[in-house]
Amino acid sequence: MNKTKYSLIPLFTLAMTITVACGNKTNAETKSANTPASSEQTVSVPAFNADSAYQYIQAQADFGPRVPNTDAHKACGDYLAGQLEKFGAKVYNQYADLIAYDNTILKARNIIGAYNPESKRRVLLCAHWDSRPFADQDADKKKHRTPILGVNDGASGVGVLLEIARQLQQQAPAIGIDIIFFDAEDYGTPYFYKGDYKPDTWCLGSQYWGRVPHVDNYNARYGILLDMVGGKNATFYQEGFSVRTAERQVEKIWDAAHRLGFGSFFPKADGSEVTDDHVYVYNLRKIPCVDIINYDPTCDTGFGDFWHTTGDTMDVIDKNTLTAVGQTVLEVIYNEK
Ligand code: AHN
Ligand code: ZN
Repeated sequence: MNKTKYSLIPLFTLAMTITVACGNKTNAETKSANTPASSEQTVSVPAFNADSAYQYIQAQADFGPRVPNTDAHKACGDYLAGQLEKFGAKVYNQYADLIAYDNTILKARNIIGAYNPESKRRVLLCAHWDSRPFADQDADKKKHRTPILGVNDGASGVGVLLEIARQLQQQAPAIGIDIIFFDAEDYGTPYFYKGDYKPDTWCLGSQYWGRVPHVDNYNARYGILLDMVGGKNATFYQEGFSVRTAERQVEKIWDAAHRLGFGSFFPKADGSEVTDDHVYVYNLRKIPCVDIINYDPTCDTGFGDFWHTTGDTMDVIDKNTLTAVGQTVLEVIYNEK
């Protein structure tokens, strides 16, 4: 265990205090506050800026629901690819016609930003960028066919990853990073569909990428999937499939969160198993992938009261949660050798 990591904790705390105290006025371009304390080899981890991440979430929400085959979806896809470009990534756009549960052809687009693409030592970070076409968990049944804004469910993970992309440009970690924004995660069969059953109707973008990765024989040490990472008082239990297939990485991530003081967001206890993009990253490419996903044991769906409702708006986002997740991911990837 590298003891120098611990010496950085007070510096992180200071950096985060400044970020919180400045509230919305904090400049999105704020530099990291931590410099190595001694001349020996120390790991410098940038300070995650939640105000910056929040802006990227707002920008996505401003397009409206990002449902495949809509103008808002197309415009948001262009925005996301443009942001990765602006933050210095090598950008790949994977366009594909994917067949939905009802045989609708979805004009889908996975958007990939590669950092240090030559390196063989890689970590994959991912989130889905589409939003669900149906508010089928809404208390008001009349809204069950209304598309959702998907601010927590979709935009939050992407917003955190865009802030990480901005940090990657300012200070490169030792390894290569790939950021993947998967499309068509949330177009799964709604309960009211009366047609024939089809398996695997969720996560269509990651299923496509798993079969046709953006570079031949793509590999990474492991992946981290961010899903619903912005809700107030979110709790990230250790999701069951991740524990089964990426146990070491789950431990590494939860240990990092606890070291940084985010233990209340990251209980070291099992959450239920979730069908999400990480399942296909593992099953199709054999890359262990950890899903950091809000799990609320006190509500029926497990994903919070606003999940798949018209209530999944900017109002549900809390910058403290964005910081807990974003800083934890930075801690993990900047400590990779
Ligand atoms: C299902 O509900 C099948 N999977 C949960 C994963 C999910 C949905 N993430 C966002 N929306
Ligand atoms: Zn969803």
